[in-house]
Amino acid sequence: MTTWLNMSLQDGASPIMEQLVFFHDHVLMIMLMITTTVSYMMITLIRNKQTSRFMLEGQMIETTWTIAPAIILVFIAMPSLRLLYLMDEVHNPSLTLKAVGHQWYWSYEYSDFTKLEFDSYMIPQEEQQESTFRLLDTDNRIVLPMNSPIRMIVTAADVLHSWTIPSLGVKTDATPGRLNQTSFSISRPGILYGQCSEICGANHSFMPITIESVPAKYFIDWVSKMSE
Ligand SMILES: [Cu+2]
Repeated sequence: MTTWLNMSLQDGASPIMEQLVFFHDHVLMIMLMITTTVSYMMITLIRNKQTSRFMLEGQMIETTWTIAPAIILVFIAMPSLRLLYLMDEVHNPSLTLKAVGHQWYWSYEYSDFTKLEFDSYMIPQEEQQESTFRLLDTDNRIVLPMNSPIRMIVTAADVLHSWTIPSLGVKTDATPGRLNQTSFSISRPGILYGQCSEICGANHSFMPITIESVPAKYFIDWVSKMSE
């Protein structure tokens, strides 16, 4: 989750998010290179008076500064497309979780089990304890097994919402009458936080998402306890 003075992205809790962070850093390095070169050239132009009666045309430099940006763009586009298709792929999921957005809470259905579904409301400030995170904790957390591919089905019951977990690199629109699909696997145990990311009405800020990532053994225990 985000903590004080966290300026960049959250640490990746899934292999995809890790790759997204690498890609972000890669693009930043290219941007740094370009801004340095361009500002150096601009400052030089301002500080010097450059006139020459021989510098009327320059085929070579013009070709170079047209081709070079195109090549740089390829270096951004290739890893970007790779990630895009990697995120789109659903690799033989071992579990399916369906999230339904409501005004203003999420409800979840574990379609692989019978009658395993619940609503998940934000814990209001009055009911907070020492351990709860304000505006982020819910009364019913999603429990998911770590290290297993999970298919997410996201939809909404009333208006547009967006199911988002930044540390998993997941952000899927919840649209009424439509099922959107993504997948992820969580690489470590812990609690992951997210919020609705589509302006959905008055209490848009108060429908957080909480995932409890646990080892598979504990997940099975939880399922059997829930479906008793
Ligand atoms: Cu919403």
